[in-house]
Amino acid sequence: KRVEMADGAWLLRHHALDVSSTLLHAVDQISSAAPFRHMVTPGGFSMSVAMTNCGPFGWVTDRRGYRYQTTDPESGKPWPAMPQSFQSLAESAARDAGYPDFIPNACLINRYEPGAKMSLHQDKDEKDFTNPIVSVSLGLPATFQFGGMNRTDPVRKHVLSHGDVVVWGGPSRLFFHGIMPLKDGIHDAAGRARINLTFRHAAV
Ligand code: MD5
Ligand code: FE
Repeated sequence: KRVEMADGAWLLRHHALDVSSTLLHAVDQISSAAPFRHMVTPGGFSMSVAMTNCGPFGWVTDRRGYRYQTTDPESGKPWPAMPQSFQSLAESAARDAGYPDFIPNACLINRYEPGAKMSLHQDKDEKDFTNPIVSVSLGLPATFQFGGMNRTDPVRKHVLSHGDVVVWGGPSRLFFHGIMPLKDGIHDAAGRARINLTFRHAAV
């Protein structure tokens, strides 16, 4: 079933459940080539979420700013290829939410350990906001917060669980959002962590 969480944001509950172990296995392979790391924001803070990427473009941050790049700054090598299982899942979720033409060329992989959080922000580093963002939650549940176009708009909360997929299109593509500090726990398949796959079309 599809639930509209916000204007243009579709929650596809359990959409990734049957491929979740394939996805987690692929995350292990990707992170053995491009390890999870705590990137530094332009303001000089180390992020509590550990990140890596796969696909043609990867999102990075350092003292110079936020950007997409084709190579891993730690190794200088291209990011690991996007597995077919990732691509198929992202495209099928986008199709179910009304975006039959979505082709991701960037996958940011976020790893939250207990206490890790992501403060309220907008995703504005892409060139074309007509493309949706597809987000896949794996492992421990997290409380997602989303507001509106303005930082001060009221915030709503939603728990995202293992296998849930959200397609953020339309007006919600640019809504402020964040993740509350992860509660401690142990997940059968992912251990003491939440993994989020964020699929984007980064460059035109
Ligand atoms: C996460 N990651 O759960 C989220 C999933 C990020 C990030 O926010 O930037 O890495 S993507 C959630 C998202 C994307 C675009 C719009 C909205 C939410 N929204 O309108 O709420 O680790
Ligand atoms: Fe975001």
